[in-house]
Amino acid sequence: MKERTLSIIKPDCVAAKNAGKVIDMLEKNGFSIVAMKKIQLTKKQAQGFYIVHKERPFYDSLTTFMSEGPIVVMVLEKENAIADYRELMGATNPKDAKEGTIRAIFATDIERNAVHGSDSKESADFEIGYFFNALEILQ
Ligand code: 3AN
Repeated sequence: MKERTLSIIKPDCVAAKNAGKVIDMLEKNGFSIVAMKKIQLTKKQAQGFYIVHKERPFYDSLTTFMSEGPIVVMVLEKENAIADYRELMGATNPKDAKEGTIRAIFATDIERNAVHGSDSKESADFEIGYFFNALEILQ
């Protein structure tokens, strides 16, 4: 069954002008782009997006980073999209990311790690709804 996931090209990757290369990797790996936009989050909007991490020590630094510059947000669709996109992203810490994954190629460190992807169906539903309304993802 086709599944949807939320992808973010983070501020580090957009600033480095690697967004196009990431999108090319997504398409080459079978993901369809259902919806896409480039926006800059406020700190408050970044805090809302990462609300599940609010007790973590890196929450403040993460949300400052995620609001420092523009991001590209996409809804991706594919069979098994959530797990397959996480595989393509690579491990959270680029030092542990397998060769050829997005983070192995483009990430700087565990925080400035180039991309985000939903980690479950529940997260995907919340995250897609955080950025896109029903009409924007109707296909
Ligand atoms: P992932 O993005 O691989 O699902 P999460 O959900 O554990 O990883 O973490 C969300 C984001 O928080 C990561 N993408 C990364 O930017 C940041 N992060 C995670 N762990 C750390 C850490 N130990 N130190 C700093 N930032 C972190």
